[in-house]
Amino acid sequence: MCSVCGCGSDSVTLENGAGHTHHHASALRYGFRAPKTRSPEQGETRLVRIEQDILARNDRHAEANREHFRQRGIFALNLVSSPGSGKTSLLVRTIRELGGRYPMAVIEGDQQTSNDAERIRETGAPALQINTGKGCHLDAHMVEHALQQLDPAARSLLLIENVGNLVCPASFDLGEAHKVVILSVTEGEDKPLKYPDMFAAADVMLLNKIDLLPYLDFDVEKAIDFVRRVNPDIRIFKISATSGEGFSDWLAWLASGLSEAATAGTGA
Ligand SMILES: Nc1nc2c(ncn2[C@@H]2O[C@H](COP(=O)(O)OP(=O)(O)OP(=O)(O)O)[C@@H](O)[C@H]2O)c(=O)[nH]1
Ligand SMILES: [Mg+2]
Repeated sequence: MCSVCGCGSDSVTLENGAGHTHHHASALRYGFRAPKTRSPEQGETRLVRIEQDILARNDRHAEANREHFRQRGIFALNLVSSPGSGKTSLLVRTIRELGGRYPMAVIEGDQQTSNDAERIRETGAPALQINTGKGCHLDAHMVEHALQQLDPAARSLLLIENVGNLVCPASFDLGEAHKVVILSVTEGEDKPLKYPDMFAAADVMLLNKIDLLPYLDFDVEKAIDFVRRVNPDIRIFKISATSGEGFSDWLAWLASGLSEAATAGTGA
């Protein structure tokens, strides 16, 4: 059990549903055990200590991932949002629009199913699915295992789609260059105020599904005002994964990040 957010994630053991470790599976599966109940003697102090230990351990793995990316000049992004905001659709369109100009790889995080990894593989890009079971976020150790299997190319774009959830993934550094938060216009303008940690942790916000604006009451300026209250420096792209509107600026930002990562990489 993860004490940071109380989810059923177990960041230590890599196992399939039967409890065996698999190093060459097509999907990594975690956290399928029954949740443990908290014993009454576990006081607040102990919980805080466990939480700090989990985050400290996560940070060590995140640093290892970051070093892996730095050495190989990999530009890694952690895409976070509520379920259904369009993460996979955005990734599919991004991969197709970049059209093989850069090597790309995707790590997909969902509690269950390999649907999203299959959608990515249809583009021709390599993708590895991580199933978190009862866990509500990816952690850096899971990503470290995924990197061993996926082995993204040097100077590639690595896109990590986190579990759909606007709360828990905010606390877990995966070693990425940037968290990219997606807010879709069907979710309402107030999400940055209701879930501030996620919007504060992100460097970029993709305001997605703007093709639907003519049919909704969504106030774009209000949403931007709300997110800037939480994170004044956040970079915002208004975008539609369906129509492709706004993609040129997003792709230009990706190209500049890729170029910076490649220059900084040691070429190992
Ligand atoms: N109109 C419109 N629909 C979109 C857009 N982007 C995604 N969708 C739709 O939104 C739904 C969810 O899209 P996904 O890409 O599966 O969303 P997701 O964030 O990956 O979902 P989870 O992985 O389940 O969290 C699908 O029906 C998409 O077709 C968009 O820009 N415009
Ligand atoms: Mg998805």
